[in-house]
Amino acid sequence: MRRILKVPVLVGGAAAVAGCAQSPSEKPNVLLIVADDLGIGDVSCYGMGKIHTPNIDSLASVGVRFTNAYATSATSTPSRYAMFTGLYPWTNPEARILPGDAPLIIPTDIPTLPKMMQAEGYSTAAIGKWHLGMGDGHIDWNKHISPCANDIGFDYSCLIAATNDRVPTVYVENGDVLGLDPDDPIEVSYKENFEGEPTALTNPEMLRLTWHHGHNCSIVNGVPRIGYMKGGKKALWDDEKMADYFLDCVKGYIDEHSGEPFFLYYGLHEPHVPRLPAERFLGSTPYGTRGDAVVEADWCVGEVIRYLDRKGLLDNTIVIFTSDNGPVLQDGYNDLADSLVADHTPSGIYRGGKYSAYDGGTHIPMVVYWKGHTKTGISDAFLSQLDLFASIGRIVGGNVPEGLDSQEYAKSFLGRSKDGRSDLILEAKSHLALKEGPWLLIPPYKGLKVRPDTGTELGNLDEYTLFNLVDDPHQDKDISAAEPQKFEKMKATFHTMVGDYYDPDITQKLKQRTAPSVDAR
Ligand SMILES: [Ca+2]
Repeated sequence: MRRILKVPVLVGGAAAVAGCAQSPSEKPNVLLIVADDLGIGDVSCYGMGKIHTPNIDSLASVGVRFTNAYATSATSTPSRYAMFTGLYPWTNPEARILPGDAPLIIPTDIPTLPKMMQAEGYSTAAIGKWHLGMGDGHIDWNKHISPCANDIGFDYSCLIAATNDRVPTVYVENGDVLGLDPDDPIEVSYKENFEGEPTALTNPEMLRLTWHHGHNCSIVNGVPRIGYMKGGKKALWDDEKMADYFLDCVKGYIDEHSGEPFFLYYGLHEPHVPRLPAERFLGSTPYGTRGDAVVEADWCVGEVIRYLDRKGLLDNTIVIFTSDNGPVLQDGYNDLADSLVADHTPSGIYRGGKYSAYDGGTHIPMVVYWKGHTKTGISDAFLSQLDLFASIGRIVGGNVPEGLDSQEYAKSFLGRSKDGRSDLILEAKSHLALKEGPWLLIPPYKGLKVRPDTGTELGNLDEYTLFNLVDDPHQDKDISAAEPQKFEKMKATFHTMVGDYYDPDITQKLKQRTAPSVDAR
């Protein structure tokens, strides 16, 4: 079995990428904004859904809006792993949805996108949603956590360890829990509750938001979470203030680093569950708190762009806006997202969403703007977030390692070329598929056709199936018989690319390998 971590090697000299020779003072800032579970149909400039996102639309109106851009994966952890390492996440068996106490899954000794930026004189920061693990697997949340984001290339980090529905529900700054009272230490477990601590099962009267599936452990701020937590009362985050909190962090970071080039990853927590936007956004859509959370995320995008402009920094900042995976409505809480969705279509015209091997799992929104450098318009270049590493490297003259899965399409990300990938392996909970031009090949996988708790069509098909996404964006028609040559060629390409990472029974095997825990959803 070829299940070893790929370890790229740095090659000497800038000639490896033929990047521009820029002194640090001339280099553009890079702002990478990544929303959480935001669908392509959630962004109004794509013209597919009903929610209004004026700030992202405004960015797209002066930048490039990509219609054929992909995350590598249909869930957060592998998607972000690929973005920061330039590696296919399915080559690392740990790059799967992580519990909140999981160890850091990016090895500290491999090249990363932020490390490359550091080497080019950039100040680097990660603010917001993380979900790539922290520590070595035995975290004492009351002490400095090592390794953390700072050990894979970020000079500064202020993060939630995993997601807003998982414990610990605290902010972690540079590896230390913020606001921790040493007399009220934090304990976290993903196996069992702490004696005497209320849970959603024992104390449902404490809940202001009830759970649908999976979220029935510790109660924090009246919201049931995944995982058990005790203590740390003064350090707990306020869900409704999370967007403002991270936005303030972003603005503070920009203030402190306005005199030097910076690479800033801003991980929005919306519209991941629990959807608890600030009160001023409640009712801003008829689609419930999920819709309101999308509006809050859009407002945050506008705020940071306006702030860069006020500071005189926007003209020299590459702004990249995207989402880590496709959307989901019912994802564990009774927040009415599914019953209120009405005529809004988060996945747009595509089938599936978060967790799905259908196109809607990974076909994400992406907008890029760099004043004077992006060619304004709409691009159907076939690009992946996986390619940001090599492409940003090209733009800033960075030392891009050999051996990455990341491919360089700097001109395409700036809207100046339609060149793009010839192929991309997509991943949905360890299930792999191949996209090649307009074609999507989904190989057979065992497992449920529809995930019963979320209602997601998972794309678990009985036979190799071929779709043409241009003619049939909703993937209703298997054309493998009509296109036998293409079909056979793509099957061969798929197996050449993934080798024995393809296992039609992988879901069952992963279940057997993983000890039962509260993170089994
Ligand atoms: Ca996500």
